[in-house]
Amino acid sequence: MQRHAFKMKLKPGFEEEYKKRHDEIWPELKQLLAEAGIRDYSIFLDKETHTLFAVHKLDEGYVDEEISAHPIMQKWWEHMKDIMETNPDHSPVATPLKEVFHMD
Ligand code: RM4
Repeated sequence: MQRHAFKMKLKPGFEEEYKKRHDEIWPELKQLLAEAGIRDYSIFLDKETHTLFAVHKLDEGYVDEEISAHPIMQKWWEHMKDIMETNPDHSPVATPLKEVFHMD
């Protein structure tokens, strides 16, 4: 298991909509993420900068490319692209963050 954090960016004015869409996250997407080996996944919003801070744990054997290419993931990114900064393939612009401290 490894812990992994990254940041994404929300478009201004979509704080409530972003929360709503995640409150109503598709069961099939949750299942896909869990089966891919993502655990303990949280996303926090910095309201001042619209930065989304995401942190999760990844099981051994997690393969990022597999989940990125999955049709359910692709459909979710398409669904979210109007409210997030995205790449040309509709995936969110995501910047990995370096862990500099941890305490259990
Ligand atoms: C985010 C973004 C991420 C996804 C989560 C569930 O807004 O689309 O890629 O992992 O939703």
